[in-house]
Amino acid sequence: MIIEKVWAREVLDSRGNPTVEAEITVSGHRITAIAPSGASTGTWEAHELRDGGKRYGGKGVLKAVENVRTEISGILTGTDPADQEAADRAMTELDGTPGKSRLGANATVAVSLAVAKAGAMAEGVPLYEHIGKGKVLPVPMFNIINGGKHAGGNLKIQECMLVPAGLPSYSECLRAASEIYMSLKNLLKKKYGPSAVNIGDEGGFAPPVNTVSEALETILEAASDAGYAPGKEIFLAMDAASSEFFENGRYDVDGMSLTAGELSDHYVSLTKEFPLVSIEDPFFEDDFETTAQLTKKIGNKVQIVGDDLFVTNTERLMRGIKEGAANALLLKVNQIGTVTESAEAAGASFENGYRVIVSHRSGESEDTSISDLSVGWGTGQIKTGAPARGERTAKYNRLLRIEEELGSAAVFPGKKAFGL
Ligand code: 2PG
Ligand code: MG
Repeated sequence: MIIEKVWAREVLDSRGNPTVEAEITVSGHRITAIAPSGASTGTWEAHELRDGGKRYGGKGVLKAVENVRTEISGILTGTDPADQEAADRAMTELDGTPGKSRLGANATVAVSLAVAKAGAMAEGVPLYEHIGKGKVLPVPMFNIINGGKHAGGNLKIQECMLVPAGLPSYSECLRAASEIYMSLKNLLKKKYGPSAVNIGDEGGFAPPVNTVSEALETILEAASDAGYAPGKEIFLAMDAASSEFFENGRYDVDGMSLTAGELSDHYVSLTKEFPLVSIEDPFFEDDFETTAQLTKKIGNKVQIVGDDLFVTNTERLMRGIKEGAANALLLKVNQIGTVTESAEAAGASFENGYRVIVSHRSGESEDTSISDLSVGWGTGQIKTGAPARGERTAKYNRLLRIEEELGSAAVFPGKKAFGL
């Protein structure tokens, strides 16, 4: 089978901003994929091409769309959709810049994901089977209290996540998350009033809490209210996204102004107080050194995740591995711009004993590719927001379908995903 046509259009993401949808025609079937978009983006991410000017406040993506319709279509039309590497390599070479700034990583990622789906269709298998051999239902990390750039309050830590790793299956994790989300809603209303249940970009609540301890405590209380056991069934994770509160060498967080060393101590005491299994981007995006020190200190029991630190870029990841900075990679396909380069970063992580978490962006869509990537690549972990709002539940619901389809062949790592 060959790619008959490559097309693209401008559609909206979950924040209401324009984004690129790619459309690939194979055997008369039109297959689409949509580029996600971050808010707390890392400096070293591949380039998201925006039009500027007045239209959509400068956020239009017509140039990226045009690049798909002309240049990218020119090199991919007539090729085999099952050859992901060839398609991704061709786009990367055609772009010719290190950060895909000419064509736009939003153009290449949409096309790359659409090629993956088209390849799966051509081979008559589900996407997860087309891209890898894994049959691993991931442990989900649910971002149920939103802070930082994803919400409008005082909480500087960006994401407070519920990790129901102690439950026996993926679907039981999802059920627990939904039940705890509802009990958290009641609890927040009681504690802070009705406006406390307004939500942030990823579907989690954005209550008027000032510190991460307050947020984590409330989540555990909600879990107990819903009948789940903290530390046994329910664990916690956080994404500090600390570049967002780093200025002039200090971190402005939890009502304090901290040096890197003091922030490190703060994390250590949080891990003593709460059943935390994962901390993402604890220090600003170029601080490999303090990240390595924290990893050395608590990395044997807490996963230290590089998101803005690694930006799904194998070169930056290899530097981290060499220096012992973090012990897990947050994998976002649009940070690097193609499925093949993301698979490379995942492979390098596994080879070096680093864990991998497939991740959504704060700006998302109905596209569910990342659910399949996490299963096929066997990453064992996924984070894709709260168990609410369509662009988030699309991913969680896709995983329910995969779980059903795989039946007894499905592997669910549970606590083992975190070395517990
Ligand atoms: C993150 C992400 C996703 P954004 O920092 O991990 O949760 O946020 O997409 O805004 O970069
Ligand atoms: Mg992050």
